[in-house]
Amino acid sequence: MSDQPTGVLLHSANAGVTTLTLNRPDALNALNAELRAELLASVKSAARDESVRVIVLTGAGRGFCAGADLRGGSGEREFRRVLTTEYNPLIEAIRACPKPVIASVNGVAAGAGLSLALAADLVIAAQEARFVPAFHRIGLVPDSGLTRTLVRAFGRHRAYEILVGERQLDAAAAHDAGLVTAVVPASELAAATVDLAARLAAGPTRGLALTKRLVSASEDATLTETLDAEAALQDLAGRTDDHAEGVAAFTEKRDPVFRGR
Ligand code: T3D
Repeated sequence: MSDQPTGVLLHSANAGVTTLTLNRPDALNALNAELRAELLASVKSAARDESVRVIVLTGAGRGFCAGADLRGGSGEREFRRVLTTEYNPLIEAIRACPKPVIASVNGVAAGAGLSLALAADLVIAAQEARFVPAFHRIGLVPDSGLTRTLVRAFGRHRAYEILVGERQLDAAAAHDAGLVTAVVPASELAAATVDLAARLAAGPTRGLALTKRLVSASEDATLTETLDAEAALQDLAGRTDDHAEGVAAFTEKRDPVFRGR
């Protein structure tokens, strides 16, 4: 296990699981330029690192992430440039990352912090966690992919209701909508996250990566495109050592030991 104990983003690594902890608790882990840059660099680096099999995103203190840091004032800001060069690449890096990305939502996720949480492949939340679009409260529109995520999960009418603050989204409602994998008491979140991450880290890493590619591709695909993509990627998965190990374990009536190759 290795740790980096200070800074706006904490890193820890254990048994194939890299945990990135947003660490600006006094601002509910709001995203300033430094944190945005570190998150993007760290997700990309973990995506490339063969020793990393799962990435966990979480927040220090009582919040997960309160979105853009608003303490810079309300002066004219370069929204489009910042979104296209910093936020959007982060969301796309999470989506493109071949490793499963888990958001462990320990408290409020607001604005782009909500978009960030829901960009993960699996979201596990504390019962007390709140999912707050927040953009409307300061006269902004949703960004960092939130519109797409909510419209797909809820349909346009309910998504709009949530985005304009007419419907609250607590952890239970997010779970009912299929956005959240599991809701646990806050005291159990860390252990539940470790268990989930450990199960995935012991999985057939390349098969999981190819499955993530298929799921992403099929969001916008026709049935024929999905069938073609499944056949092509099955060809890749079928040539991995983990597939051979899975079949051997089945035949020998034992648990498989996947090595991520
Ligand atoms: O330019 C760009 O970056 C473009 C991109 C935009 C994307 C966006 O994310 S826009 C949306 C930005 N986020 C928000 O509007 C959320 C603002 N925060 C809140 O609405 C509330 O804080 C929460 C609903 C998240 C939580 O409420 P609550 O009552 O639990 O906590 P609080 O008391 O409001 O906040 C606690 C502290 O965190 C407080 O500091 P203090 O007074 O104790 O020193 C508060 O100022 C600070 N804080 C909360 N959110 C932010 C923040 N500081 C900076 N930036 C924040 N976003």
